[in-house]
Amino acid sequence: MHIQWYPGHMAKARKLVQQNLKLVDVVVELLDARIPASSRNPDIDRILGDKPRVVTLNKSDLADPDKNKLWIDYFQSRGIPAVAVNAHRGTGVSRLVELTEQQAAPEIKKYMAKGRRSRMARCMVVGVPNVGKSMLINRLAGKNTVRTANRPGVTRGEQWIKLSGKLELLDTPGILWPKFEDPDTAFKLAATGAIKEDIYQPEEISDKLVCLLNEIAPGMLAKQYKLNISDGDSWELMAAIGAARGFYFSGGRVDAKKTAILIIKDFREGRLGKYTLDLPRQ
Ligand SMILES: Nc1nc2c(ncn2[C@@H]2O[C@H](COP(=O)(O)OP(=O)(O)O)[C@@H](O)[C@H]2O)c(=O)[nH]1
Ligand SMILES: [Mg+2]
Repeated sequence: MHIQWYPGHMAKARKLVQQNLKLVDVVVELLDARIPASSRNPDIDRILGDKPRVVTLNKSDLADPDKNKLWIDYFQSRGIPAVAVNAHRGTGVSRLVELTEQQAAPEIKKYMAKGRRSRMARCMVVGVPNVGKSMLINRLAGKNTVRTANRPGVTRGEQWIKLSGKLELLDTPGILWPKFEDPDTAFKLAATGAIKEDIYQPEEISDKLVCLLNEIAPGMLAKQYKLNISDGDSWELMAAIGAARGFYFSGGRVDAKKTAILIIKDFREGRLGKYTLDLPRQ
C-alpha cells in the first residue's frame, strides 16, 4: 500500500493516533530493523508524549544481528525498552508481549490507586507504512481471533484482541508518515521497499545502494554476483553485474534499469546478506 502524504492526511493520521492513544496504556512503536532511524516518524516523540512504549525492530531477519543489538542498547540506554522481532516467523514476539506487560504494569497500578478494580492493560501498534504492522498484529493475535466486544470511544469496527491474561491489543494500527523530505531517508525507504520505486528511478536507488553496500561490505557484490572485477565505483560494479547476468540490449550495451531492479530486489529479499543501513547517533 502506498500513501500520498499531504498536510491534511498527516494531520488526520496524527489525530487518529492521538484518539486511540487515550485508550491504551502502552504503544508498540514498530520500526524496520534495517533502517531504525529512517523508518521512524519524525514527530513520534511529540505525538506519544510520555506514553509508555516498547520500540520494536521488525524484519530483524533481514538486518545485521550485531546492529540489532546496537540499536536495542541505544534505545534501552535512553530508558525505552526495545526488542528485535520477526513478525513473519514470530521470533521475539513473546518477549515483546512480556515487555509490553511490564511497561503497562505501573499504569494499571496508578489506575487501581484511584480505588478502582484492576483491568486488562491495553496497547496499540504504531508505525510508518510497510514496517509490518498488519503482519505483527496477525502474528500477535494468532489463534486468539475471538475478539472482545467493541468498547465505547473506539472507532467503529476496531476491536481488542486478548494477548495474555493481562494484555489486550487494538486490532487497528496507527499509521504515521516517515521523514520522506530528507533525501538520505527517502533513499533508504525506497531501497528497503517502504516507498514504491515508481517514485524514484531504480538506477538512482541501485547506484546509492551499491555505494553503501560497497562501504559496509567491500567485495561482497563481486563475490555474490561472481564478477570478473573485484572492485570499482558503483557504475562499474552495476555494469559488471548486468554483464554477468547477460542483461544486454541488442546493441551490446548493458541494460542498466533491468540490472538496477535485480540488485534492489536481491537486497530487499536478503539474498545479498543481512544489512542495517542506519546506525545509532552516538
Ligand atoms: N522478512 C520479513 N518481512 C516482513 C516481516 N514483517 C513484515 N514483512 C513484510 O513486509 C511487508 C509489509 O508488511 P505489512 O504487515 O503489510 O506492513 P504495514 O504496512 O505496516 O501493515 C509485507 O510484504 C510483509 O510480508 C518480517 O519480520 N520479516
Ligand atoms: Mg497494514
